Amino acid sequence: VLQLADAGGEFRFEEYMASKVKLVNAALDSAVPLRHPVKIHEAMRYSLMAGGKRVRPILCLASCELVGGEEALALPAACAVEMIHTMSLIHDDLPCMDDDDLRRGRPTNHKVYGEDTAVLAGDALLSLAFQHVATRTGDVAPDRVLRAVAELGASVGSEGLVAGQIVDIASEGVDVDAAVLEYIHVHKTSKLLEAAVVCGAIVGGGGTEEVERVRKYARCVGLLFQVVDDILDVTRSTEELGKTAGKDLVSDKATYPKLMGLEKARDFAAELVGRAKAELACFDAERAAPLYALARYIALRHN
Ligand code: GRG
Repeated sequence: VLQLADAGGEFRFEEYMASKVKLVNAALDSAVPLRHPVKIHEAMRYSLMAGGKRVRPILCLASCELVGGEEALALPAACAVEMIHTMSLIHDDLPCMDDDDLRRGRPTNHKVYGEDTAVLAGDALLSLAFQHVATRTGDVAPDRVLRAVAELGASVGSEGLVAGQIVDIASEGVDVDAAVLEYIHVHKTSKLLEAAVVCGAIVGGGGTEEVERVRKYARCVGLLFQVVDDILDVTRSTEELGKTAGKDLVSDKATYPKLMGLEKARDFAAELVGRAKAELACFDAERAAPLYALARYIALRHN
């Protein structure tokens, strides 16, 4: 329970998350029915319904409600963001990328369906994401839907996720500096989180200033997400190995703990929560509570 000093109330975060996860899962389930050709829809559903944390869609819904919109307005955009996220994971796991066998505790998509189908499942989820926002967003002015589609497109392509991935691939085995590390994370992680939050505010009816304010919040949260991921990589492998240094302090991969040390990385994460919170200060405290709590959740998460 998060105490809401300014609002004189409290916010029940776990209940909030559980109800939003349920809503998002049901919407995703009906957005991708098991229809002909069965194999591709099965492969799409295998990864989409595999039980991710649903942080991005929930950020999208919370941002819509922050600016006074009904959550239903943002549900198609929220689903689209999770479809894009899932497709990026499917492609990231492929043998030509990270070559991973496990994702979300289960065999990766290509391990189950083969590489050819996994590539197509990713492609199909990506195009469905845009189709879904364009055709299912109800009661929102067309120019707002168009702006949301443009935000999503920018977050995915060669100035978004793809840019982060290509620079990440090029940095393998190379000593990268803080600027390159930040570039990779901003593009691989923050851009889609930013699109989720910004799209929520756009379809929720937010004004220009509100949209730009939540964009700044999202940038802090995106970076925070990655710093925490890096810290978890170190602490998890430290626990597993019973050693004083985790694998990412000694591997080739550039991480924040490797670059600045574990303690400074933790301080940086705390600073980012503070910055994210400050961006929400101009909004009604009760409406801002979910986004504030989500920033804290991302900072304190264990997986
Ligand atoms: C987008 C066209 C297109 C291609 C993909 C492979 C690739 C280009 C980009 C890689 C993107 C990637 C895998 C980024 C990592 C993002 C990240 C932090 C994933 C973990 O997110 P969580 O913790 O996972 O939210 P869950 O499982 O909870 O959803």
